[in-house]
Amino acid sequence: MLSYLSYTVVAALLMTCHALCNCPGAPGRAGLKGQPRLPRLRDFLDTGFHSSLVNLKYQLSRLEGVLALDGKIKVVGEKILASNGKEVDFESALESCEEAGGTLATPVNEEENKAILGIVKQYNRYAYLGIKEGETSGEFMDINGTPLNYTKWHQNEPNGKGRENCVEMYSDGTWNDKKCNLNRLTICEF
Ligand SMILES: [Ca+2]
Repeated sequence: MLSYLSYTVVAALLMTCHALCNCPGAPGRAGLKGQPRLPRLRDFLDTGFHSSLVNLKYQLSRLEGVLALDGKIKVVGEKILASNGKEVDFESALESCEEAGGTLATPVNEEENKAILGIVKQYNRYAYLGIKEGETSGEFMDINGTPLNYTKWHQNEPNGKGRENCVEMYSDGTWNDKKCNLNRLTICEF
């Protein structure tokens, strides 16, 4: 009796699974001719996953709004900019950003430069950018060693001739090559 009951339960489960899964020949796959298509198990999962993603996106967008309103972050394109308000040397600033999962803010266009400038003005402090001088004097690149496509040098900068290997942003948004061991505002991008 017990074994018959077990068999019935297993058979019912298999039939249900067969109807919902993506098995070839299952009614749920293409639907029987002339009959409405039955939902598949994958559809249920996809719908649940999709609605979770939509909900997550909504929650993140609300959090971004709250943080931006409070002046904690600036959203520019795909980037989020933030500062911890600390003034430290270049290596320490970079380390703080990387520990938080980002890197030092590195503007790649005018819009990003303006967004970083907004934080420089907010704290009224010059900030190190994620830019360093390469092996060749006067050639600056980002943290990954990629040459710059966008620059915003202050007049007559860079003028360090190999002695100023880091780059700071002035409070007008222009750049100056500068020694790396000074205390400058930490601004990270994520
Ligand atoms: Ca300089």
